[in-house]
Amino acid sequence: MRVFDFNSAIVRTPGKSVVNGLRTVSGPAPVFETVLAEHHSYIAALRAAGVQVTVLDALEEFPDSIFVEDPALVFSRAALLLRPGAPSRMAEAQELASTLAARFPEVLHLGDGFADGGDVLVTPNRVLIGLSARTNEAGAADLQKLLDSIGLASRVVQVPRGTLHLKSDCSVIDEETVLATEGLANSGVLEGFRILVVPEEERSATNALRVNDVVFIRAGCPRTQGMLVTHGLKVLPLPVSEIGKIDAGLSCMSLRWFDRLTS
Ligand code: CIR
Repeated sequence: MRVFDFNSAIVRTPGKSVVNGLRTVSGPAPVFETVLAEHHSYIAALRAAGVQVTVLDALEEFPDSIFVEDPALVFSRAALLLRPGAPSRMAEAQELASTLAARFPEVLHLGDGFADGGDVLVTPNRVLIGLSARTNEAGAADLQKLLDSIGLASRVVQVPRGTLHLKSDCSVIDEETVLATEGLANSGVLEGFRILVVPEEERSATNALRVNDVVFIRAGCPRTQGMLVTHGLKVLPLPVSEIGKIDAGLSCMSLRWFDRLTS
């Protein structure tokens, strides 16, 4: 099975508080109704790609809880509850606990430090864990132990300064290839992969999401879209301009896995 073969996903409906989500740059807040519409398109795209989607209720007390990828990691054999590095997001992991317990044979818990799922890139031969403002060395080291316990090799890498998460700057698009910003491509972190470099003016397209045979990318990024099509991939542009205002992209809105009991 490939690392982007999924038949199951969990998403969380945005609450009205999503307009107060964390962001690193000032500017207009996202419009709630448009965030909701973007979320609906995303769910429809997952379903059209063959994924069974569980939609959790909104949590108004956690503005960023729509980004379920950060407080947890999921694999066919186990789920891992993380310790998000932003204080306002820490308790989001607990909010996912019962949902994960009902769906996975085993739920492991990060015990030390901080780690966000956005800093975790699952590649065919190892998991890359990015050190960032959200993921620290203690969290990365504990995460490596948990991954090792379920048979997954990992490597800790440095996220470029000023980048929120490792996956803000890269995504796996096939078994040998990653899409990456020029900065990350030149850093050596992605050694061993074929790298498609995203043009600087479209850098927000770097957080793409391969789901089965289609790659979701941010709408309005024609050069990146063309590059992926030329590479032989089926591409689906999705609107994310409002969630982009709170530093988010496509991978962060779902937890995805291949449930062997579902197929
Ligand atoms: C945050 O700063 O935590 C949210 N506003 C955005 C999280 C995006 N997560 C991700 O890319 N994995």
